[in-house]
Amino acid sequence: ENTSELRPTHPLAIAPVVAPAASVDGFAKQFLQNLNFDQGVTLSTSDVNDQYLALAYTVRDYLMARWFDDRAQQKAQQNKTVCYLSAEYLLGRQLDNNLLASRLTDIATEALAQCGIDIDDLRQVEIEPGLGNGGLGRLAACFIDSLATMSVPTIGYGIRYEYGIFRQAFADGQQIEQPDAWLRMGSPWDFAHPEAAQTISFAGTTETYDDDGVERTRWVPEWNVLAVPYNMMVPGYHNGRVNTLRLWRAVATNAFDLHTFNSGDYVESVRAQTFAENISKVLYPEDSTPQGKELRLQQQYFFVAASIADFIGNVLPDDFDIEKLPERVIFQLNDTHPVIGVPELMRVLVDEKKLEWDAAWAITQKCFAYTCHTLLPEALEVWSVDLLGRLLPRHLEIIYRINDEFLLEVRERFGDDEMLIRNMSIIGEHPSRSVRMAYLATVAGSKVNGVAELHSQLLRDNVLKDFAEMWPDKFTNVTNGVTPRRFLRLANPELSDLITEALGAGWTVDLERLRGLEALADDVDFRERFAAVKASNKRRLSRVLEARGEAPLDDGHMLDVMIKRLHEYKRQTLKVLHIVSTYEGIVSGRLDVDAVQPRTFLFGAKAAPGYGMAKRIIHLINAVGEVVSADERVKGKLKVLYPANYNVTLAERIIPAADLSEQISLAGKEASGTGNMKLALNGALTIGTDDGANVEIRKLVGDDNFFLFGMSEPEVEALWAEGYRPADFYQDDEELRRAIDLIASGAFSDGDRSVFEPLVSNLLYDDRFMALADFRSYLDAQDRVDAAYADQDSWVRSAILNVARSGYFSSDRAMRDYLERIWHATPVS
Ligand code: TH1
Repeated sequence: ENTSELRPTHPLAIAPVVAPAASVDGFAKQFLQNLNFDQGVTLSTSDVNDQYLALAYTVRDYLMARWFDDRAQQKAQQNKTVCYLSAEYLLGRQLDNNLLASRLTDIATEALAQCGIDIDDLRQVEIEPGLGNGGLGRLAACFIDSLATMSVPTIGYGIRYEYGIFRQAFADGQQIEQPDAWLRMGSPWDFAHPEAAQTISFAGTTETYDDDGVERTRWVPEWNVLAVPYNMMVPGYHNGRVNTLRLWRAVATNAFDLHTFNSGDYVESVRAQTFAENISKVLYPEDSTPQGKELRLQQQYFFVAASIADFIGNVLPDDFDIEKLPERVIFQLNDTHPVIGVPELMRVLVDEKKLEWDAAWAITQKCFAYTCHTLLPEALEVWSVDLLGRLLPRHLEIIYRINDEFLLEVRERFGDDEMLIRNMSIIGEHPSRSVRMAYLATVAGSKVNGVAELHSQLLRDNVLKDFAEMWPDKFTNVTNGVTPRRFLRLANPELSDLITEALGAGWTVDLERLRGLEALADDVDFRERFAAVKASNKRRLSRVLEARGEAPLDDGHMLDVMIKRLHEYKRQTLKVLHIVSTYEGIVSGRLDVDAVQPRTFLFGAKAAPGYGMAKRIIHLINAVGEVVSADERVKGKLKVLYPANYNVTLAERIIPAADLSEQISLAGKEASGTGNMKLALNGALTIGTDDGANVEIRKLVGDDNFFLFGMSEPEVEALWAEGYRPADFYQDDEELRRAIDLIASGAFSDGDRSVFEPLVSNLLYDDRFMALADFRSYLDAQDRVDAAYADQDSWVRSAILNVARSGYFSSDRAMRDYLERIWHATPVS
């Protein structure tokens, strides 16, 4: 805003902002200018990082004018803004996505070539912002891409972690974690706005006071930090729209060290700054397993309070009537991580805006909706009342009052059923008093949704059963989706070209058009070309792996991939048992090695650093891989590859090359999965359980094009109820016994039986995720896979049908569902 008394007179100062010319000359000029005047180097003295940064600035420059417009429009419009509140955004590299969105790829490539630069060399330099753990964070990134592409006014709010998800390395087959210093080489895609910082308070006490005859409460905090926004552009695909991703960074306030830590000790006061700035220092590397740590609650409150204050104070016009808030915003809660926003909005409305409690509550309920992403009981976040009350005393009071009024409603509705009251209370009493964040979100939200049909059903039937009975209309499903821009158009250019040639270009924003490929599945020529693309993608992946110092892929191998976080419920162990069993079959002579279908098993997975069992499984995969890949008796038929540090960038290379997609979680445990969608969309066939979105994938692609195995969710429940004894399965299945015995014997640990003993005894005597119970069914399904792969014509046909029938899994469709069922917002023209 120009606040100066002077009025601008220069013609350039009053003209609208214009983008550089969208031509090779225009691009080259802007690039060189940025290299010279922003990077401070000449072309001949620049290195590849200078060039990358100048390129990024240039792409940014093209998007800038639209971004100004869209932000101005956001303020002026009457539309609802979707505020997506998420602790994680797993964005992946930005350069190619932004070039694609703004139609600059060819121009940039040519302009750089004329400067003597190969754009591919610059692509390699970008460090992806890994501000998420896995599916939940990647989903948020897909959603904001789709919302921009659909011209829905959206602000993604989150945290600008200084260190994202750790870099994984292996030492002797075991995971080691290294800090992800993604900002070290510069961060050209975001803009700091220190002038728009919010002050975020913590701790202290509450007090009542007389406000002109009305008794009110106020919070007297003890310390605070500044939340500084960093804006990133979120360009829509070919529609000129640019939305905003606003990530908050914690910076110490002066008041901070003065207030609490003023000891006259300079060193102490600098230490205090570090304490404040720790809040946005690092992403918690736990996926679906909350740790209940104080710093984590600080992070949550920090970004949510800043976001709410920003939206009300900066995005809405100054004279905005706060009672109309639900007309202008929906805060979508990405799992429970931002749920502390509920009492925060109440505090703002009641304590600051001085609304009556009931009016404030009516507004709050309309402004929030909650997406639940899990069913694992240990993943449902709870905060100890002690901790929450110490860090956010006013919020705890508000939560208590919300709960009191809610429980009155329960009594009115269901009578004085004390058991029910205890079960539904937002405050849990055992083992110690805690706030159940999922319940708070459910009570406060206008809608609660699961992320796949089965998951939403299980939420209604089990986890949130009583709530679903009380408010049946509150519950809905929105099946997850993935962005076709990044995961088909960018990741798989050759398949994209083939599709465009067959169907025209519209599929990128209307993925159901892929249906048109069905007719081509029986076309011999098309099948050949499709197969050639897959082969080419495998060669590309092979080069990528070699460049990372891994073994290349062998020709003629089926590429069998399992890429996802390492978690017991996902059952990487079941995959290992299949590999070990096949290997054991070969070395014992049970299987004729010459008849074995050559396969490369490719794993990509990080384990939470504190998750001991997951780390042991990583060790086992690497150990088995080393032995199996090197054993001459196997004659090169089985290879195991486990490239370290699986991330979005690597996923974009693996997925287009995959033949087989492993989606083998225990039924009822994987809420949705999204890798399953990306792989099907790129023509991999799925071997999977009836779990999460697998159910919908199978329904759409058809049983003939999907390898189903394993217990169904009700069968899982029944087996638990009857008492699951994994050792029985071990006793009754000779192949299973031999596979487990081989691991236990030390065959993969230089004869040392102790290395994998905890893993083996866990399988035999606990096996929470019933790998042994599903083993036989899994092996049978793998036999069907081998038989199917032997008939390449029919395999390729199935692969094409997988692509053709995966249009439903576009995140554009998911966004339409959210808009219709939850947000009641509309795109702007
Ligand atoms: C994942 C789910 O496990 C996965 O099934 C789903 O496809 C994905 O979310 C997107 O909906 C989850 N990730 C997390 C991460 C944390 C906490 C809970 C979940 S659920 C930190």
